Amino acid sequence: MRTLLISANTEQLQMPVLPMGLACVAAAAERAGHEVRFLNLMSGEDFEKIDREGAFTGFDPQVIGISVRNIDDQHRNAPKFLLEPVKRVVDACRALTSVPIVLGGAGYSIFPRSALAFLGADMGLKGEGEAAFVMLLDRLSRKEDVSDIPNLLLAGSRAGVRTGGFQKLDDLPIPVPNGLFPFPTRFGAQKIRLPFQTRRGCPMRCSYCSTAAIEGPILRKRSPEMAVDSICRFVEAGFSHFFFVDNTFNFPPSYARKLCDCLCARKLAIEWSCILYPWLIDEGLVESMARAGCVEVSLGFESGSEKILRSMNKRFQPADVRAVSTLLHKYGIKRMGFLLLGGPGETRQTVEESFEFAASLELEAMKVTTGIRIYPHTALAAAAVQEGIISPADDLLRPTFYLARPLEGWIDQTVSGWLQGKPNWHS
Ligand code: B12
Repeated sequence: MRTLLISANTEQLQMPVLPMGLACVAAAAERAGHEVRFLNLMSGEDFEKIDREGAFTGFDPQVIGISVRNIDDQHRNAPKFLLEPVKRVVDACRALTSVPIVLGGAGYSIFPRSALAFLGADMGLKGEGEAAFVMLLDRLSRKEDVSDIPNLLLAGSRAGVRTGGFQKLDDLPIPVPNGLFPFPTRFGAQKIRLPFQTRRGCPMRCSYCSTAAIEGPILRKRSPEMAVDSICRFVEAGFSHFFFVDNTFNFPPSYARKLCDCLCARKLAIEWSCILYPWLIDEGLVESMARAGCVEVSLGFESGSEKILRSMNKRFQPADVRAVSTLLHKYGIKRMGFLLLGGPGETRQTVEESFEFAASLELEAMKVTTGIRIYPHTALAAAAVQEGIISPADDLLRPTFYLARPLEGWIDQTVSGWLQGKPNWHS
């Protein structure tokens, strides 16, 4: 089928991100024999320009897939709702054609029903898109019923979504540079950090996290050799900066080690960042990471209080964070720490404890977030219902935050005071 895929994300918060997820879907659809065109709205061009580029009149799509990455910026004091511009994209497509419009992507997957209703598309596919989207295209091309496709939700349907369909990652194609989506190496003057995924799924069940809704709770891995072959192709195409977008780069540690060894074996001149869960990290792994090109990690320890870490269902303790942080420093890897303050059980005392703990680590950068974005089907959402902060019927699409009552009217001022004179700390 002639398939137009649109990445609707135009946000440049933190960094302009490349639509690797949609590129994965595009690669799978192309491998299945469909004719695919790719539009990345991050390039900043008006959506109206699309037609001038011939995506509609010149191509005449039979189906449109739209990737919805961000719902909001998770900012409690002045939240930015990021679905309005996506709605304009859906509406503009509607005005040009009556072919089915299908939603997917990380943001969509957390809120399948409410995002579909808000955006007014025809259907949505929750979770990883490769196999399910190809199945959908095949059914649509044969004009067959689509309602039993796993993870598919049809607009207006009250039926439950049939879940399932997680694939072996090595069976799914990895996009290539200069393929359907011509991955740019720069965004203006900025070097792009190519998002690269080697694993999907997270079994950790942190009390507030939405990842299981997007990738499922079971960790699946690509073969490290295959992953590194693909990284080599991107290096040949001019990329030198990578971001491993795996939820926890260090799980399982044996895999992380193998991946680093494979990268080292290829002697690539690359620099990369990743996200670490500060647990089960030994010196051998940190040394391998540094040798393989790791220059910076996101260390989401979220709290320095044992009590709060337990209530977030974290497996690590402050002492583990300190040990990892020391190792990273020893091997010259920059550490960006994260505090997530204000969850259930948080008090002024636990906040102070976290500040002091984080300061004592002397990290290269710290980000302090106050109030936690509530996602559906999480332990945090259950706590918020129990405390009467939200109603069980609240779909949570519009950003809603949990802030422990003892912090109200105190936390914002306290954080700004704490940030004074700390140029590498941000809120
Ligand atoms: C890594 C990451 C980052 C990195 C990105 C680095 C980089 N160079 O890309 C950094 C740290 C920079 C970052 C920043 C932000 N992030 Co972030 N990020 C992630 C994370 C962990 C992985 C995203 C990723 O790359 N996945 C890998 C790709 C391959 O998968 P994918 O895009 O999901 O695509 C698959 C499916 O979704 C589906 N699919 C995708 N598109 C389509 C389309 C169709 C039609 C179909 C059928 C299927 C489909 O198929 C794909 C392949 O299987 C996710 C959480 C998660 N586990 O998803 C959060 C996540 C996406 N981020 C989130 C947010 C909020 C942000 C920020 C706004 C935070 C902030 N305030 O700064 C910024 C925005 C950045 C931007 N400019 O857009 C939220 C979005 C939800 C929300 N509330 O809006 C998430 C879900 C985390 C969360 N809190 O739950 N992020």
